[in-house]
Amino acid sequence: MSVTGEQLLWSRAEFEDRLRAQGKAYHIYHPFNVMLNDGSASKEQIQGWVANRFYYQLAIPIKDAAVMSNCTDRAIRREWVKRLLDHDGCDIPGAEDEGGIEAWIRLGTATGLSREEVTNLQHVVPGVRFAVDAYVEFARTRPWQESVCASLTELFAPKIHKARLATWPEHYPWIDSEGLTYFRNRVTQARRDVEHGLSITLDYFNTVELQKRALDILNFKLDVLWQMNDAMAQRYGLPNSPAAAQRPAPEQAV
Ligand code: AHQ
Repeated sequence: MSVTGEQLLWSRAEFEDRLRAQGKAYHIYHPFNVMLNDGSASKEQIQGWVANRFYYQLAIPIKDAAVMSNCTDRAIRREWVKRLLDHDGCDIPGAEDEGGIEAWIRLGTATGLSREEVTNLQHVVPGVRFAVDAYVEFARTRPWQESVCASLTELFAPKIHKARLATWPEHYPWIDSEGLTYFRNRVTQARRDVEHGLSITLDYFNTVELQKRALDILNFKLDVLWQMNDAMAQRYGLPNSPAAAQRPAPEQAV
């Protein structure tokens, strides 16, 4: 939005639109993810993806604990702690939940991996480890509001979880349906996360410079997800695309 050449602050709605426009660079479009959902992945590629993504799943509650440790606002922490419990699970009477990390291990065993080879991280490739560690380090060292913004790649996550639920049973009938529980749970959890995270982001990033920073933060997190797929494609291959995939350039801030 500009008037007489002078760039003004984006309206709240336009800022949200610009964040959502970054979705064109989301890893749902990475050839490795396309391969997983179009049915052309081998059992080894599926197992490799599950085993490598486990490192990311393990990191999420660590990342969320880092966000909370940087956040002095009790009301925000009361909401943010739900993300941590979603993954670590809890045994609060009446709210017992094994958690997403256990559900992901069961996804692994449903693909034929042993619990041991998922949890001992033996399959995790350097590029995945490096990208995930960069995300955790970001959350530990940046203002908590920036980590909230980084989590907004989940704006696009319900679509990717629903795509798996819609395609994997048909393409990979050998994966027990119970193994897909994680994706079923994330559709609603991601929506709740995004509602909270988007509201904080639209409020906090309230100058032109901060709004540009928000787009750069989201682009960093899109890189994290894209790099994980690049590293898995390098290790497990792609059906017919030997060159490393080039991530689509997201909307430029200006
Ligand atoms: O399962 C995922 C998850 O719990 C989270 C938390 C959130 C964050 O805090 O960064 N991002 C995220 C994502 C999950 N699943 C990914 C997938 O493709 O299955 C997507 C990922 C994201 O969009 O950031």
